[in-house]
Formats: sequence, C-alpha cells, structure tokens
Amino acid sequence: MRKQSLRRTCVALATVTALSLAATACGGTTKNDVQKEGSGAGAVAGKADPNAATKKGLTVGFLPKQVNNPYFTSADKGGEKALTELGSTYKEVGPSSATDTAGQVSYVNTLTQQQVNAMAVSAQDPGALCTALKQAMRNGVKVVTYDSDTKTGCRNAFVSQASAEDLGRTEVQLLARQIGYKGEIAILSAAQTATNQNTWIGYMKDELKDPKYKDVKLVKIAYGNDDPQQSFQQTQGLLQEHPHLKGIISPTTVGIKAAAQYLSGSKYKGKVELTGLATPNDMRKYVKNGTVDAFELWDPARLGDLAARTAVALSSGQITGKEGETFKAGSTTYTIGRDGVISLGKPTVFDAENIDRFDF
Ligand code: RAM
Repeated sequence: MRKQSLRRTCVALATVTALSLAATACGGTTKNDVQKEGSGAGAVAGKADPNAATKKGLTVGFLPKQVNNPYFTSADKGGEKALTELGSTYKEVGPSSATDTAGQVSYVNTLTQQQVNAMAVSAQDPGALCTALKQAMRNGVKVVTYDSDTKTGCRNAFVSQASAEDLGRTEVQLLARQIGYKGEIAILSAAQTATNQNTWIGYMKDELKDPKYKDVKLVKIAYGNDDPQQSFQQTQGLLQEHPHLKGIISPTTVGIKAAAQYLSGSKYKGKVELTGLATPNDMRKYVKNGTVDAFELWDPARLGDLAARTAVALSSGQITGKEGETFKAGSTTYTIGRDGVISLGKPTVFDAENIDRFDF
C-alpha cells in the first residue's frame, strides 16, 4: 500500500517536474527496485530468489521500435501468448516510425504513469530513452530491452536475439561466398541510431578486415529507416551511385524486403546478390525467383516470448539481471550473461532447400 502511494507520488512528480529533478526526489523510495545510475545491469540492489513463485496478475507493456512492422507484430504476439499463459496481462504501445525517439520516450513515461509492473522495450537509440527508463526503474518498473538494447545502466536485462558478433560476421560470410570474395558491397541499414543494426555493422566491418576479404570493398552504408519506400529508394540510389556493386547486406527485415523488391524488378536481378536478416515469409518468392540465395534470422515470436518471461521473472524476484543468475522460461533454463544479456540462441540460415519448412 505504502509503496503504491509512494510510486504514485513519484510518477505524479515526474509528470509536473523536469524528469531529472523528479528522479532525484524519488530516488531511493522504492525498496529493492532502485538501480544505481550508469553502473550497469549488475548494479541492481537486492538478491535474486530463484525459488520465488512466479507472480500472476502482472501487467507488462511492450514498446517496440515500430508498431506497424510485421517483425514486431510477430515478436510481440509471442510476448502476448507467454503472458496469457503465465496469468498476466499484455499491452502494446509504440510509434509507427522507427525514427521517432521522442515518441518512444513519451511511451515509456506513459507506461510508468500507468504503473505497469514491467516493460519490454526495443530501443531506437542507445541513450535517448535512458532518463525515462531510469525513472521507470526508480518507480519499481522492471525494464527488459529486447531486439535493440539501450546502454546497460538503463535497463535490468537485455534479451538478445542471437550473439551480435555471430550475426554481423555471418552476414559478411554469406555475402562474400555469394560474390566469390570479390567486388564492391554496400549495407542497407535501418535508422542511423539503431543500437542493434549499428552493433552488427561494427562486427561486419571487423570481419571484413580478414585478409580473405582483401578484394571485397564496402563502398557505402545507406539508411532506409525501416520504411519500405525509403529503403526501396535507397537501394535504387546505391545502384545508381555504384553501378559495379556486387552485393548488398540488409540487416533489417523491412530493408531487405524492399531491396529484394527493387532488385527483382530490375536488370540487377540475380546479378547483384542480397543477404541479411529477413523472415522466410517475406523472402520466399525472392528465393524462388532467384533474387536471393540465402539469408538469416531468429524466430521473432520466440524473442517476444523470452522477453515476456524475463519481465515476469524480474517482477517475481527470481532474477535481478546479474551475470550468472538462472531462470526457467518454458522448458529452457537461461543463464544471464555479462552486462545482463540473455541470448535466445543461434540464428537460422534460410535458403531454397529449407525455406518451405518455416512459416513466419
Ligand atoms: C527490423 C528491425 C529490427 C531488427 C530486424 C532484423 O524489423 O530493425 O530491430 O531486429 O529488422
């Protein structure tokens, strides 16, 4: 009761005062939920009790990067299903553009004001949401990032789709094989600030330093902002600017779909290779018509499922987000890694041979 009313006071304060001032005023008022600023996910006060009962009747808000993106529709549906199974409530809020960080900030504040127990956030930017997320945590809301992380001090745990390093390096390996280790390549990314895409691109550049890629040249990184039309135009622009381009990596489901659409209707079909991260349902026709050879992804619904179960485990006190803690999600036991990262597993590579076995 007391905690509830304190939470309410702090939230009310946050709405009328500058958030940073309110943060100071409310800091320390909620017992075990206080997160030390900027000191990483491991800095959560309190101890995990792996045997604590799984709480029911919780409300978990999902805040994807972008609501009308089919990838997030699948991911968040996975979250909804898991929460229903666990006896808790799911809600989803979020911007329709992948470049609306101000929108994401105000959705974080709304969820905090609504006193959700936890939120699962895919961040458009590593730093922009931090003040709002820290405020949420001070008010007792558990914060899980999924798909795209924030700085580690701004959330309790990050549910990662696969190792970022694996994803970055394997995309280069796939494309290099397709172009015979020779020629100009480009990257068609999402938003310029997206944490996930930028981390993968960092590993792609590092992979390209290996001498086996000495004849492969990265000539441009373009940004389609997870907008189908902008991504289509950016692909067109890449080919106009670099007529000798041999391949494109697009580590975004929206980007790769638009690039495949452009290539398949152009003279470049089958000549310019395309790989990256896509859903099998989006790529099926382009694999069958020879525009795309192979690409990869994880199952977004499983990512949403794990984000939801992590949120519930945090809210139940089974974990705090510290390295080495373990918890059960469905039939699998997950161990929290460095910086509060929980990894879903290995991505799957899809090609003509296996694509028809998948439906998402
Ligand atoms: C897009 C988004 C998302 C990314 C996938 C691969 O839907 O940018 O963040 O993980 O692609």
